[in-house]
Amino acid sequence: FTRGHHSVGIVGAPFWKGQPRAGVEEGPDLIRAAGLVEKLKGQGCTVKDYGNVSFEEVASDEPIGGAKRPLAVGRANEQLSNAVSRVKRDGHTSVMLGGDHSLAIGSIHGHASCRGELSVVWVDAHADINTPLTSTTGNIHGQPMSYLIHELHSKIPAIPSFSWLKPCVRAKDLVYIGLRDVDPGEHYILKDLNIKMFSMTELDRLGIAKVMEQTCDHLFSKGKKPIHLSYDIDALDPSISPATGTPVKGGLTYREGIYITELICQTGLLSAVDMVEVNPKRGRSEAEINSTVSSAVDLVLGCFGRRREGSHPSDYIMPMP
Ligand code: Z70
Ligand code: MN
Ligand code: MN
Repeated sequence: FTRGHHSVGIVGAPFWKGQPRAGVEEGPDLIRAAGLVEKLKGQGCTVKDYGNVSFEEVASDEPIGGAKRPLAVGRANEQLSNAVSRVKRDGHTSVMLGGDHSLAIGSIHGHASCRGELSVVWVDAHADINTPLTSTTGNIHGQPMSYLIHELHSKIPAIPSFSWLKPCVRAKDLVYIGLRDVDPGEHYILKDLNIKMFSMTELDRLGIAKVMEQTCDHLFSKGKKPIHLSYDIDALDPSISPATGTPVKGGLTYREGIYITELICQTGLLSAVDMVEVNPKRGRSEAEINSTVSSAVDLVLGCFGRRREGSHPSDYIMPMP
C-alpha cells in the first residue's frame, strides 16, 4: 500500500454548554498539542487549520422545555455550521474537534448544507437521540441526532435559537456502533424508526470485522453518499479513554476503535469527522489524560490513511548498496 493524499480542514470547537461538566472545551487545543497536524502531514495529508470558532457569550439562558442552555447551544451550533460548510466549500475533509457532542448538530448541518444527503456513522456509548421531551437530563449533548433527523421533526418543540436548523439526515442513513447506555425513550425511537445499530452486544456476537462489513452494506444499499463520522471518545473503553464526562464500562478496545476508522477511510467516502467529549478535567492523572488525548489523535489519523501494517510514499526510493 502507498499512502493516500487527503486534504484535511480542522475546526476547533471549544464548547461545553451541551452538558454540565467544565473542561471539555479544552479538547481542541489539547488534541492539537498532541501533534495532530504534524502527524497528519507526516502521513502525507495536506492540512489547513482553521483555528477555533470564537463562540459568543450568552447572558441569560433559561431552559426551554427539556433543553438546558438553549441560547448558547443553538447559537454555537449556528456558528459551527457556518465554519464547517466553509471547510467543505474549500474542498477539504472536515475535522471538527470538540467540545461536547451537542456540536454534532452544527457540524452535520454545515456538512449537509454543502454536500446534500449524507450517511452518518455515530460511534458512541450513547445514542444521543433524546428529544427535549424524552430527555431526563435536559443536556443537549444527549439530543443532537433528534434535531437532525427528518422523521423526528414533528416530535421536537420549537426552540427559537434553533430556528436556523433544518433536519438533514434520514433515519435509514444512520448507523450506530458501540452503544451500551441508551435511555428508554431513545430505545423506543431506535426501534420505531428501524435505525441500524450495533450495540456492544452485537459487537460481541459478530466481531468488529462483520460489524463494519454490515455497516457498509447497510449504507451502500441506500446509494453511496458522503460519510459523516461522529466519534465520541466515550465509545472506547474507559481503560483507554477515561478522561471524558460519562465513561461507561464495557466499551470498544483500542484496536476495535481504530479498525472502525481504517474501514471508513477505505470506503473513500469519508467527508467529515467529529472527535468529541475529550475532557482533561475528568482525568485523575496525567497518564489518564494522555491516554485519552493520544487515542483521539490516533482515531483521527486512522481516518486519513494511517495503516498499522505500515506505509510508504509512492516515490519512495530503495537505498542501493
Ligand atoms: C443521557 C442524556 C450522554 C454523552 C452522556 C446521556 C447522554 N442519555 N452523552 N454523555 N457523551 O443525558 O440524554
Ligand atoms: Mn455522544
Ligand atoms: Mn457518549
